[in-house]
Amino acid sequence: MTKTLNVAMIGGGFMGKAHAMAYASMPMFFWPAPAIPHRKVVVDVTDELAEDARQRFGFDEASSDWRAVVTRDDIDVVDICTPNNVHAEIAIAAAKAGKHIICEKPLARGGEEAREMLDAVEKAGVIHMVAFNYRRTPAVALARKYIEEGRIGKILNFRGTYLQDWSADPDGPLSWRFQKKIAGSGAIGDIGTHVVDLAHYLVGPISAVTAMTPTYVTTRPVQAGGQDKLGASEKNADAERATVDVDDEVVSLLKFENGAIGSLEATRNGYGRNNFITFEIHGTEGSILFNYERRDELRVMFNSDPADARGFRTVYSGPAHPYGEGLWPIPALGIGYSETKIVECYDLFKAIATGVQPSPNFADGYLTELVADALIESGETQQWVKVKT
Ligand code: NAI
Ligand code: SOE
Repeated sequence: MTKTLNVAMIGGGFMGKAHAMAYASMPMFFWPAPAIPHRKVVVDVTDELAEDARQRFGFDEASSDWRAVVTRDDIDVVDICTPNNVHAEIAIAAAKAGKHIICEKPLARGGEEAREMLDAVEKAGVIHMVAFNYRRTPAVALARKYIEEGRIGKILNFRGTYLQDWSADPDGPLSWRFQKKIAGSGAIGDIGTHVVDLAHYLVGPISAVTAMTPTYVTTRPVQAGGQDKLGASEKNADAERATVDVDDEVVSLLKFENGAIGSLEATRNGYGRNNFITFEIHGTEGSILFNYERRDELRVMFNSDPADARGFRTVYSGPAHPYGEGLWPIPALGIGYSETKIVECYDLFKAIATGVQPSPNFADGYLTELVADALIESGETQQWVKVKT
């Protein structure tokens, strides 16, 4: 009989919603499931918020004390969906208690904190995953398959972007994402790390960077705690303003260990852009192009294509492609954000069932943090910075 594993989810905001949906849906897609997630306890900062999340997300219990929850004998998996400042503390306590862990991205507020988390999970011998879900978009996994099969030859160049506009309005509140002590950095850690994860997944480790990291909106109206509602936040232009101490944008050149070169751009102030995650990869035998806003599609051009049919063409992800066995039976039926989280959940529970670490795990999350550190340092010094692995 398929085993059931009890999940304690810490944080009932945006990611709480996405993860709770994935726990409920994963066995409906991937059946027989490697193990069945049971939504046991949800934790938030107050009893009221936790109880609200319990009712909404279908957990058995609610709590406002994550320390008591992560050591409980009846908890198998700890899921960290809080802002970045408490990822390390919760993960280290959960590892010490022998729990398997999934932690939202970015793993930490920098390399030093991420290293402590990695040491803790390795010492405890638990399964660990960092929730960079975009690499689990089937079309992205298909790009990786083509690259592994040598279909575009040796990679020469990677161009990655993550462009949004929810923070372009200067009267948007000073949520936790604009505070260094909570977030660690701005666009770099929040969305630039997604691009770094994709670059690592598709090309290989980044070895050096040079970056510009401006802050355009230097003060914002103070928000009295609470969830970050992103663009949907209530605006209060008359509220007292305080300093934004993180970057709004990063524009960077990259060198990879394998000799490839590339670029990365991330901003949350790019009017008209929503979740514009793109990459274009050029190889010696072809090119691959992806745009998350059209995430059923992978655009490819192979040098071996006949002379009279050259140019980018579209492959629609479906049953013949990665994760196709569990998702929808017809290509282009529609992959959404939820599907990326369902696949992530499947890979986590498969890892727990088999004892084989998933990817990206805390070691991958740590490497990504080292790149983020290098981007921040380069933004300050305006020099090329080697990634300190
Ligand atoms: P949010 O602001 O919507 O929700 C965070 C929740 O955590 C709130 O309910 C808050 O009260 C709770 N919380 C804060 N401190 C806590 C503590 N000490 N104990 C228990 N609960 C606590 O934030 P959101 O957007 O859900 O982000 C959470 C994490 O997920 C962040 O690390 C963020 O970077 C990541 N994220 C990842 C995404 C992805 O696509 N993989 C998308 C959005 C966020
Ligand atoms: C805001 O920029 C945000 O919610 C990020 O925190 C997530 O990581 C991204 O997936 C969606 O946008």
